[in-house]
Amino acid sequence: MLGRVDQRAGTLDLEHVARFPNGPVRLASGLHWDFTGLYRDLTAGLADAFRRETSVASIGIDSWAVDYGLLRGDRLLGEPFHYRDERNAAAVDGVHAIAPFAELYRRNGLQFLPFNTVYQLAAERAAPDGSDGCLGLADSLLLVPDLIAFQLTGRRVAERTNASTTGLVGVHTGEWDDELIERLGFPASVFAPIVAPGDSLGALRPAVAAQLGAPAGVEVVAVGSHDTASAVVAVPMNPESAAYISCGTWGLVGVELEHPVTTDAARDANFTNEAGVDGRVRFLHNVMGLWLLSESVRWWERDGEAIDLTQLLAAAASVTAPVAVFDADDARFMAPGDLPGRIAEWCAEHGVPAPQTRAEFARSIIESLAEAFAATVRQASVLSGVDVETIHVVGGGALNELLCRRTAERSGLPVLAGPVEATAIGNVLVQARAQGFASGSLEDLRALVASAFAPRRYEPSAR
Ligand code: LRH
Repeated sequence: MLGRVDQRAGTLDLEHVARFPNGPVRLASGLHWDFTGLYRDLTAGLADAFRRETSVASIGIDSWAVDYGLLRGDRLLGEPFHYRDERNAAAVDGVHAIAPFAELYRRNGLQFLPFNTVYQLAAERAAPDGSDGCLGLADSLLLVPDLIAFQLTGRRVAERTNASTTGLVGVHTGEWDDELIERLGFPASVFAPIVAPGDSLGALRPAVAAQLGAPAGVEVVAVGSHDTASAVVAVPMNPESAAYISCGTWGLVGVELEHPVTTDAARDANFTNEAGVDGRVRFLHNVMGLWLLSESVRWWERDGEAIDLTQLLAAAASVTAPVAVFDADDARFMAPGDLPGRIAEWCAEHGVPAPQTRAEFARSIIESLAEAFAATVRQASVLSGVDVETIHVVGGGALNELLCRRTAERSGLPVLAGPVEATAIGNVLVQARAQGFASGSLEDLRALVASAFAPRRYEPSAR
């Protein structure tokens, strides 16, 4: 994405340059990302951006959280594991035997997700081939956006918002929890120095600059490199009275706070305190998200049939009979595969009639997500004390009219949908502020978002 920002003139726009698939690859060692392919495609996108716009000032990088690459010197030790790989489940008990979950929560403030980096690293060490995975060989560990920044600049850093999803950063300090790292037996020296959104990571490596035809002076700037952190920057909300749902593969549902909430109630509700931009706290819970729909579609398409998503959602909207509302948070929906089969299995176990047609499955997924979104907003409000009057939906889910309407109806609160490209907008705004094209607090940046991308409103009573 190319972003153009001029806060004084009140302009903020995005130009879409390149989009490419980024799917998992199953290798003998498990489910991985094709990092090499990802890097090839994103550098081609950057070169294209530099051809279109010769005065690019900086580059900001964000991606999904928790996953990492291991390096020895400059060399990547294999393709990064995908967080949906099955290896993590077996490692959880071992970690909790050393640091019980209640203690972890006090230290790192994170909800339990079996793929948090802390469990992945424990799994890495217990690789089934008897090796310690690559951890013993590595001299640095970089989360995906940091790994991209390293390829581009040669600098090894850990951007704080994403580092906060590892489980190894103190919720109150924002720094690596060295004591925990040592107790868990991870090599402390692999963790890179923490930087904050807005910090400069310096110039491109000369070879990269030449390869991409980069304009002179372009630099890489740390942004909220956790995609959800960047998305929250671009939610045009008043955090004192609003909740947000950053809805794509996941539905990240919560509120923005000044201070973490690590009470027993927050822990029991499995709410996370992830680091936000400008020291804010993203107090939220991961709901399964549109993955339920996209993975079902992928299953139906496995023999080559192409499904039109718009038509499927239109058919889902016209289903009139009541459909099953299942627990969208059930861990069985995490792994890739036959999601419709697992939904039917959940229904059978709970004595609920399972959807029959694809339209009914799609409707059942939307209803279950809307119900989980509404319930999670209520929980976020109770746990944090924020009196939620409005729900903002950003990300791809903001385009899903049925989902937004049903979330408004099931929550009894107005839903403000958009911007769809919140992650890219939040990324660009933090760069723009670092470059002096914008200034002020997140509220000032959000005012610009609200005027450039007016949200679409869904009333709770609308039919
Ligand atoms: C969304 C996301 C989410 C994480 C998950 C791994 O893309 O970053 O915030 O929990 O991916």
